Amino acid sequence: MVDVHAALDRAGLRNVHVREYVRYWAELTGVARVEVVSAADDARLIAEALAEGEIQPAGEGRYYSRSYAKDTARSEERTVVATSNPADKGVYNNWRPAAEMRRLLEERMRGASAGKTMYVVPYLMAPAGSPLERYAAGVELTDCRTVALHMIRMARGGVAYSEGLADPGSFVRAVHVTGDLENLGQGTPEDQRYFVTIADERTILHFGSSYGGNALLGKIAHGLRQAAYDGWTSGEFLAEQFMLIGITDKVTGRRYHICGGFPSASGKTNLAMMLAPAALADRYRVDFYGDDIAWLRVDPDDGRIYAINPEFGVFGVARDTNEKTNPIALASVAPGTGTLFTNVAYNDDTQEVWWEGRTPDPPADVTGWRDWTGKLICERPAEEAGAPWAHPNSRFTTTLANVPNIAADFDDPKGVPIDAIIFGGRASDREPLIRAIADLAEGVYDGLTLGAEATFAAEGIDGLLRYDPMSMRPFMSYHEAAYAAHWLKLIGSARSQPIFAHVNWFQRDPEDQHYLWPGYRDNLRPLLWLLRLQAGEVHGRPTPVGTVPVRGELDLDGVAIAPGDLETILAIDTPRWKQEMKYRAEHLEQFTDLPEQIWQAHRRVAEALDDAD
Ligand code: GTP
Ligand code: SPV
Ligand code: MN
Repeated sequence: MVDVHAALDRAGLRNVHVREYVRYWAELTGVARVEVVSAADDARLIAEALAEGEIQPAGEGRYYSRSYAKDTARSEERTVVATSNPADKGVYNNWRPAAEMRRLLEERMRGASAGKTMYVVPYLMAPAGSPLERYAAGVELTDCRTVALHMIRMARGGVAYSEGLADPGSFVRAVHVTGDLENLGQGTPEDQRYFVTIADERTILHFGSSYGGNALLGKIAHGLRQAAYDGWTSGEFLAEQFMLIGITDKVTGRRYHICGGFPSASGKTNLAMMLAPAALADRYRVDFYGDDIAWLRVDPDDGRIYAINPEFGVFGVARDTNEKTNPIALASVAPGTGTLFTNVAYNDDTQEVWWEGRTPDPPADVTGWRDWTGKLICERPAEEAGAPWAHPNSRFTTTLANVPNIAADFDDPKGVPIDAIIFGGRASDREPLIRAIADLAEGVYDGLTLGAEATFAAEGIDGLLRYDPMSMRPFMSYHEAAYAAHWLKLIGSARSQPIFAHVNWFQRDPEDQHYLWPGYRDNLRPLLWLLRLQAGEVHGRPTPVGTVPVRGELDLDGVAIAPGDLETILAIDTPRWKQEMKYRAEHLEQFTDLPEQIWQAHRRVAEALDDAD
């Protein structure tokens, strides 16, 4: 039997609660070895993974791996939130009884890591010293070395975090067992996978994947699902799938902070890494704080909302990342950064990587190139000639320190004060470029009715319109009515209120499908308008669904946009909106006991649309 205690002694891990937890799961899963790891072990783990062929070199100090072909995205159907209180059941959280799920997962995991090494990764999902630190500590156990390599890029890690706990028994227990990927029936009625957060026991049990959020448990399982539950039960904070940026006006010296949610694969990483467009670069600078998760609390001293990014790295979508769309992302994954690429195309001979949109066309000389499944491009049958080389949910993993525009104070435990909260998503029509909302209930209502076209970040259909409240649909851990009430109460308790806005970079021309707005760096322009609106420097045009910019108020210096396209993205299509209101009512009716303020906001918007005729 594996000598767990000797391994923990060697690592200086003395917290008896952590020791007992590791012992329990090491015995249950049947691992052959236990090893405590942190970023200090990176070079050795990389060398071992290279030697075993788990990863391949991708140029100097960069690496490449393929996941199992049926394991390339989160599975929402197989994700469960369990507690002992049936009242926690919501519409989206796939609630199940805790005792039943624990039994089931223990059954799946028993002996499932036989012969493998269990990597023990103590981590902290917050800057050290954060007022939310007690919700941030966790220990992931994983039987997959590449998952450990991802975790030590994505989260602050080390034994110090599990040794220094104020309450030594209070840490998130996050167990990851890969399982026999080739025999799990992914996507069939016999699907064996289970991704369970037992929220009221602060225990995460994920079985049957080694990809992304299914396996890096600090990220969404802890950072979003568990943290949202903890934030609600404690009443102390919100945990949201939000990006977080700083905007500095170099002329006035003022600094602003904006956070906001767009559904998966809808532009958070790109917005957070945004460079000011050339024409505005002398005046404005954008700083990166976070691209996927923010925790929000109200500071008792000044009564403002403060946000932190609990993560320590970026797990970004590769597709369409290039010098023009996102030079910061390319610099963040440059040679020497230790970046891990997953499921992009790879060249055996040159160790290069490529993905759709990296360059306008794929490499002309296909020698050595393999697609994300490992098949040689030159051997593709004719009928597969047009298939993408990279998986649409292929990603890069890099640490925050590699991001050139990382904010100087990104590690400040207090976080940064929030001026504006934005919601957005992929909507090919109806949603204008930006509409601002000053009222709290209408802002929360807007978040709850966020509708976007589905993306490849989750298994399922691409492009289908679906509601994704606050972009938290896949990560919701308690019922939606309580979630809405918690938002109203927490944000409402702040002495200075943020301005809300809904943004959309994705309107398309119905004829030729081109994007009406150039997007990417130019997305700074509507955000600057929002900050000016908040400061009373511009006034916009009131509409039933919020305030939209009038043409002259948007700084469009250097933007290539056809006048007709601009008109469309600043217009409100009242008939389309009225139609939408019916769907919104049906959507909100699913959530029993939704706060009356939300319904009032809905009725105000509906009546204003009726009056607009
Ligand atoms: P998750 O990591 O899944 O939560 O995604 P995300 O919200 O961080 O999305 P990300 O920024 O990675 O963008 C997803 C895709 O949308 C990428 O292929 C981007 O190139 C594309 N995208 C991002 N911003 C824009 C934009 O302003 N315009 C257009 N047309 N595409 C964009
Ligand atoms: C998302 O899908 O929203 C992600 C990637 O950020 S994953 O970590 O896989 O959830
Ligand atoms: Mn995400």
